[in-house]
Amino acid sequence: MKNKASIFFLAIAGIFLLASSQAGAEPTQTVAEITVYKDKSCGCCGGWIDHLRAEGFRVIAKDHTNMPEIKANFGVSRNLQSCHTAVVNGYVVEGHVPAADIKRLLREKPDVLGLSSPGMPQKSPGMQPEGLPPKDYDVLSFDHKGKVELFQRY
Ligand SMILES: [Cu+2]
Repeated sequence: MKNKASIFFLAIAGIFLLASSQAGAEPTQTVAEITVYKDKSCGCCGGWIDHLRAEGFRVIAKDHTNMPEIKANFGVSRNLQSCHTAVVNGYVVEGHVPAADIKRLLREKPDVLGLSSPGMPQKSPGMQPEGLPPKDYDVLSFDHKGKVELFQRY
């Protein structure tokens, strides 16, 4: 009887293992899940979301009517602000930051609040056709004390 029970248990455990390995197959191809807050009339925000998806991010886009409030809540000071505000693995990403920099952020895990590309850089993902290299602007890191540093120069 005891043997039968353990065989039954092993079979159940096997089914769960199989199910979880199949469920885990998709996230290995996904870089990370990122939530993007934006105004619904923002076109370049959609362009940036397309860029993130092309680069392997799973994007949850949320339209919000009060973006200044979102930015204030996430600690994005006025001088760092752009259009959309995103959150990925606890980090804040403000504006047209290239996916490559977000991947580096997630890899290096610096002690910062997040990254920002202030304003609307013309040669940035979402602002120019997808696939063109980012050019002529900076990606900054910032922390909760207001310290801002250069993260990447394009
Ligand atoms: Cu924009």
